[in-house]
Formats: sequence, C-alpha cells, structure tokens
Amino acid sequence: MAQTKVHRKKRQVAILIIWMLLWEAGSEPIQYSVLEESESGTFVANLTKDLGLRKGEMAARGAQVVFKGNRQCLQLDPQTYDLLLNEKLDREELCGSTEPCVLPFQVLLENPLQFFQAALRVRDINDHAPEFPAREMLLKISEITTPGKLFPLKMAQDLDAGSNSLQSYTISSNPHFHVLTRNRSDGRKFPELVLDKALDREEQPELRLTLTALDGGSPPRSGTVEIQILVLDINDNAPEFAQELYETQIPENSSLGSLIITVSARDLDAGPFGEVSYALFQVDDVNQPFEIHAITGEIRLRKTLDFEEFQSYHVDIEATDGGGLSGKCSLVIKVLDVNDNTPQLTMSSFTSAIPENLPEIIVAVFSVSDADSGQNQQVICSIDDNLPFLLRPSVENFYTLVTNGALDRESQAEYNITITVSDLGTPRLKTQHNITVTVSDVNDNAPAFSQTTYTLRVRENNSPALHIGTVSATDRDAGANAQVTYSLLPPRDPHLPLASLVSINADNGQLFALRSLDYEALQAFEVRVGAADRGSPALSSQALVRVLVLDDNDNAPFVLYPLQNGSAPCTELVPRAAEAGYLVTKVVAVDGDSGQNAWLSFQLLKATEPGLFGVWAHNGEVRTARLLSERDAVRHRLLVLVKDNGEPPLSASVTLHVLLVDGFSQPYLPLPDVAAAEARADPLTVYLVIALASVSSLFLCSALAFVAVRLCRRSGAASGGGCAVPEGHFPGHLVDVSGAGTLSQGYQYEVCLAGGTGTSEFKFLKPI
Ligand SMILES: *[C@@H]1O[C@H](CO)[C@@H](O)[C@H](O)[C@H]1NC(C)=O
Ligand SMILES: *[C@@H]1O[C@H](CO)[C@@H](O)[C@H](O)[C@H]1NC(C)=O
Ligand SMILES: *[C@@H]1O[C@H](CO)[C@@H](O)[C@H](O)[C@H]1NC(C)=O
Ligand SMILES: *[C@@H]1O[C@H](CO)[C@@H](O)[C@H](O)[C@H]1NC(C)=O
Ligand SMILES: *[C@@H]1O[C@H](CO)[C@@H](O)[C@H](O)[C@H]1NC(C)=O
Ligand SMILES: CC(=O)N[C@H]1CO[C@H](CO)[C@@H](O)[C@@H]1O
Repeated sequence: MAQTKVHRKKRQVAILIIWMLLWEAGSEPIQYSVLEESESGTFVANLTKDLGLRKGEMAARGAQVVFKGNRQCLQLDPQTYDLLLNEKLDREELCGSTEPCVLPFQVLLENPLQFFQAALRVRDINDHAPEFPAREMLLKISEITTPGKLFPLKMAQDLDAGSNSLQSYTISSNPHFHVLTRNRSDGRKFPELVLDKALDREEQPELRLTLTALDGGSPPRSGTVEIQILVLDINDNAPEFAQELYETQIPENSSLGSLIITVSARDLDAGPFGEVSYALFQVDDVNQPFEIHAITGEIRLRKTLDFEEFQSYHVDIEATDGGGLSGKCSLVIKVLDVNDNTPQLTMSSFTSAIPENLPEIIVAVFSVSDADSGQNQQVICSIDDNLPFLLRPSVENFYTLVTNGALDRESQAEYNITITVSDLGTPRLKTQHNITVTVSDVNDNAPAFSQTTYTLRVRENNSPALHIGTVSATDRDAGANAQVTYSLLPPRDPHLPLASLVSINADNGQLFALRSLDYEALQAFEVRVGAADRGSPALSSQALVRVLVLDDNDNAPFVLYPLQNGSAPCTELVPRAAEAGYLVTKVVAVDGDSGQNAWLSFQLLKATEPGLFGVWAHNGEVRTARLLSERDAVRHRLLVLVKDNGEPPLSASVTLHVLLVDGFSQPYLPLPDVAAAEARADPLTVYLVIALASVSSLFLCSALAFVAVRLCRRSGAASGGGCAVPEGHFPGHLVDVSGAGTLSQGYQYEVCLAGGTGTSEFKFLKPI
C-alpha cells in the first residue's frame, strides 16, 4: 500500500517541487509502518522510488533522515539509500498506550533544498501479558451479603494496545461467585465479582479464587491473581445445647459442691458471638439446690438434698452468646434414696409386770417404720433367741411381743429385752429399744429345809432352855410368799413327852432343850419340825430333827463280883500247890456310862503280901504271881481299884479275901464276917470253907449266867421284847465288852433292861 502511494506521488513530484519548497512540510506525509521489535537494519522503504528521484540523486543531493529530538530510529543505507531501521523499536516505550503509534520524520535533500514529510508507524505485537498489580488480593465479605452484590476488583494491566490489550477476566470455578468484565470510561477493562450464592462463615470461613486476565493476542496471553475472600461473621447462630433434655441421678447424701452433670452448648459463630455463658433459667423451687458455672456449664450441688423431701428436680438452663442470642435445655435430676433414716419403733402398749405361771401373755404392742423407700424402707424386727418371748407380726407394721409359755419368777424374775429393728438397706441401719419385763410372784414354792434330817447332839445334864441347834427353811417365792414360820409337829410316838423336851422359835427355827437330859434315861429322840410360808394358800414342808444325848461320865464303875454289900462275903480258896499264874478269881464290874466312860481298868491297890498276887488291868483277873510256900500266911486281903476312862475318871474299890489251903478236903469254914475274920488271925478251916463257897458260888454264877443268856435269847427271839434278868438293876444299856471290856469270852453277859418299852425306840442306835 505504501508502495502504491509512493508510485502515485512520484508523478506529482516534479510538479510540486517548488510548491513543496515554499511550504516546506505542508505536503501530505508519506507513511511507513514497521512491526515493533523488528531487528535493526530492517528494510523500511525505497526512498528513491517513493520520492520519484533519479537513481543516485539521493546520494548526490546528500539525503538525510531527520527525527524530532535526538533519537535516530531510521537510517539511510549508504549505498542504496534505502530507509532502514536504525534500532529495535518498542512500541510501548515509544507511544505507551497511544494507538496508532506514529513517529513523524523528514527527509532532507540539498541542491536544491527540499523537505519531505514522512511518518513511521510502529505496529503492535502481543509481546506483553496482562499483569495484576499484586500477586494476591484480599477481600472481606460479610456472610450476611445478599446474592447479586457486586465487588469491583483491581484490574490487570496489559501494555499492548489494541486487540493485544486486555480483553476479559475469568475466575476459577466456584459455587459462590462469577466475574464480569467491565469497561471503564477510559476503555480499560476491570473485573467485577458477582455474588451468586450467599456465603456462610460457619460453613466456609475463607475462599480462595484465581482471577485470570486474558488479552486478545494470538495466541492470547494471560495473567492471574489469587483472590482470598474472608467471610465476615455475623451473630447468625444461637447457642445450641448438645441435648435438649439432660437426665441424671444423684444420691441424696452427695456432698456439697459435688459435680452433678456438665451441660454444653455450641455456638457456631466466632468471637464474642460464639462465646457462650450458662445460667439457670427457670427452676421449680426458689430454694433449688443447684448452681451452674457460667463458663464451664458444670452443675454442682449448693445445698444438701433430701430424698424424703423432693424426689426429683426439673431445671431449665439457658446459654447466651455475646450477641444476646440464647438457647435452652432442660435438666431432670432424680434424687436417689440413700439409707439415711434409721427405723423407728413406736410403743403402743406395754405391760412391764406379768404374773408367772400363765401361758402366753401379750407384753407389748408396737409399730415400726422407716422414712426411706424401697429396700431401705423394709424392716425386720427381732429379739434375742434365748428369751422366752416371741415376736408376732400383726397388721401393717405392728408387732406384738408375747410370752412363749409360762414364766417362772424363781428362775428369772426380770428380763431385759432388746427389740432390734433393722432395715434392709446398705449399710443396714438399726434401732434398739430396751424394755424390762418383771415377773410377779405367785406362791408356787413351798419352804424347803436345808436338810431333810438334822442331827443335833446334846450333852446330858445340860442346863434347861439350852439352844441346841437351828433348822432353817427357805422359800424361793418373794414377799409374804417367802416368809417362813417354824413349828413342832406332833411326834409319831405318842408317849414321847415332846412338849417338855424341846421348843422351837417360830421365826428363826432355833431349837431349845427345855429340861436337863439324862443319857442313861434317854439317849436320843426324834422331832418333826414344819415350815410354812404366809402365802395364800400357804405351803409348807417338814423335816426330821434327831436329837442325840451325849454321854457324860456321871456313873462310877459298879462291881458285880464279888458283891460288896456284905450279904455274901466271899473268900477265894487257893491251894498251896497252885502254880504261878493260878487264876484266883476275877473281878467283874460294869459302868452305867458308855464309850470311854465305860472302859474299865483294874489295879491292885493294896495287898497283905505284896508280890504274891497280881491283877490283870484289862480283865480284872486275879492270879498268883509265884509259887506258894509254907511260909506264906493263910489269909490274904487284896484291895482292887476299878476305874473308868472318863474325864474325870470315876472309880470303885473292891476287897478280896484269899485263903491259902493245902487241899480242897479241908472243911469249909464259913467266914462270919470279913472284918471279923480279918481281925481274928484267920483260922485255916475258915479259909477252906470260904474257898469252897467261893468256887461253888463261881460255878453257880456261871451256870446262872449261862441259863440266863439262853433264856434271854430264846424269849427275845420269840417275843421281840426284852428279857428279865434278876440281877442288874442299874440304869443301863447294852454293854459291849468284847474288845477291851471287863469280861472274857467265857463270861459274856447280855443284860437287858427289864420291860420292853424302850427297845423299838432305840433300834436306830445300834451302830453307835
Ligand atoms: C465495551 O467495549 C466493547 C468494545 O470496545 C464493546 O463491544 C462492549 O459492548 C462494551 N461493553 C460494555 C458493557 O459497554
Ligand atoms: C452415701 O451413702 C453411700 C451408701 O450409704 C456411701 O457408700 C457413701 O459413701 C455416702 N456418700 C457420702 C458422700 O457420704
Ligand atoms: C437389766 O438391766 C438393768 C439395767 O441395765 C440391770 O441392772 C439388770 O441387771 C438387767 N437384768 C438382767 C436380767 O440382765
Ligand atoms: C439396750 O441394751 C443393750 C444391751 O442389753 C445395750 O447395749 C444398749 O446400749 C441398750 N440400748 C439402749 C437404748 O439403752
Ligand atoms: C447286896 O446287894 C445285892 C445286889 O445289889 C442285893 O440283891 C442284896 O440284897 C444285898 N444284900 C444286903 C445284905 O444288902
Ligand atoms: C534497491 C532498489 O530496488 N532500488 C530501486 C529503486 O527505484 C529505482 C527507480 O524506480 C530503481 O532504479 C532502483 O533499482
């Protein structure tokens, strides 16, 4: 096109030279164009041809290219004088955003001086990409922003011009935004973000988008920027509890300050809008025992609980955020029963004194209760097993305490009963109620003597009214039922003169002997005593008192042989031929006493010729001590002492007359009198007679005694009574002389009391 223009102008050149000289640059400029960034030396135009000059004329006329200023963009080829680029041109540098970019210049010719106006248009190439001013953009958008709202963004810059300049913006795909490309008044394009869908900070607090700016080059160039969008919070969320209804259980004995439950509410908002504080909203009771921590939501116990008062609590809790929005929840607290109440026992009726010997009596009626519930409320009631009482459940928590059979006051008069009421809770609580039941007396026990038989011993010859012993009876009953009075009962033997023998003190059971007793007359007797209480009816019992009279040595020994009252004075005859140890005679004596008091011993007190005769101490035998001789006197007189063993001892003496004879052929000379014979120097014949009489009387005595013993045994066996013996009227008893007595076995006597009256009375005495 430039070429055709040049050719068209070439024809006019000659015509217009002078005109051109006159107006210098007034002619239409010739325009050339070149792409920017072309290499230096790039051919631009054939000026010779364009200006219509002859060949070589350019060189001849010293052609020059003149630019305004000192910048020399073009040069003339020294040989051909073609117009060449002097340097690489940057359109953006030369013209900026001005389009088209035209650089005017003149071509100067001399001889004649000639100016040609020309212009160089630097044409754009897409050598610049759009560029954003920063690498990143920050955008804060409140979440409350409604869709459709526009957000203008900083635009990108593309130094190129024309279609190579920035054409449009795009944004990375996202659900919330799209981008618009808008024209500015100066024609530049800027991006505008459009909100399509509302933002939610709680869902996505931040978005990152990539904005791309595209130019119109071919190929297009682009520039990107990161857009960070912060979603600004508004208090669009109320606190919300994790549960609408909390339920929990707490034992009633929980200590103050113990944690019951922790509630928590969530607020999705951020910052103060998301800060939740808790408070109790509404409670059933003003004095409700809970408190809540405003920040942590911990609900703690403020006052003690009592299941028996309230079993459950309903509490409303409010959570409020910094913006004033609130949410609520409910809390139901069930109070659990703890076994904290001991069972109670209420006594309805109680009889403290119950009579003995009665079957089943109601002692007490009582009721039990426990303030707890469930197992803690169930109670069991018990008393000690070993008591004669029973617990009977009655209607509805009532119990009766009854006696288990008849009671005996005498074995136990008082019962301490502990009624234990315990519940079935854990731990078990129990209460104890102590009652004392006394058993009242009934006269069911007779007085009892300490012994069934009392044996009292009284020494004979006692003073009258002597206390001889005491009987005692006790009564296990109480009071008047136990007061004992004593009495003498009529004796079994009607002949016993009891009233004159003993008396008894009715109050204390002391027995007294009324008169002096004689062992030899009455050795023992039995008395029945009675004891009666004052009950109604009275009960009584009896005991036997056996009184033994003890012997005193009040009887001296009595010599049976030889008789001493002189009616038949006897003289023993001893032959002169008798050997030593010849039995002359035997002194026989008895003692009315008994025992030691009747043990007799014999002793030769005095003899005419000492040493001729000896007396055996134990049996009273008188024997010769040596052979007799002619020189021995004919008559001898021996004095023998008989002594008992009593304390003090009593004694009797007996005189023996012994006549020594040469043989039994001498006539018997009866002695007129012992004293006379003694006085008369004892003639031999008298001794003989005495000896004969003595032997014959000894024989007679023996025979008599034998017959008497026989008779006595036979009649005793036949009648059971005593036997009559002509001799022995001493007040005596059976004389047992078998051991240390006075009679040898050859001369055993049994002397019985005349009359059988006392025999049966004294049978029991046999062992003594
Ligand atoms: C912006 O300018 C271009 C041409 O320069 C035109 O095609 C387009 O319609 C214009 N857009 C607006 C929104 O005015
Ligand atoms: C509450 O009672 C239970 C059962 O009686 C017992 O184990 C627990 O220690 C008690 N708690 C307190 C705090 O006293
Ligand atoms: C009953 O208790 C009382 C008072 O504690 C006591 O004096 C008495 O001895 C007790 N009786 C019995 C039978 O345990
Ligand atoms: C009841 O008696 C028992 C023993 O008998 C005793 O341990 C307890 O303390 C008494 N209780 C009362 C309340 O007196
Ligand atoms: C001698 O005593 C006996 C027995 O005591 C008696 O029987 C007798 O009569 C008495 N004789 C004289 C003379 O006293
Ligand atoms: C280099 C070049 O082509 N030069 C030409 C310029 O125009 C004149 C006349 O039209 C020609 O003679 C040259 O050859």
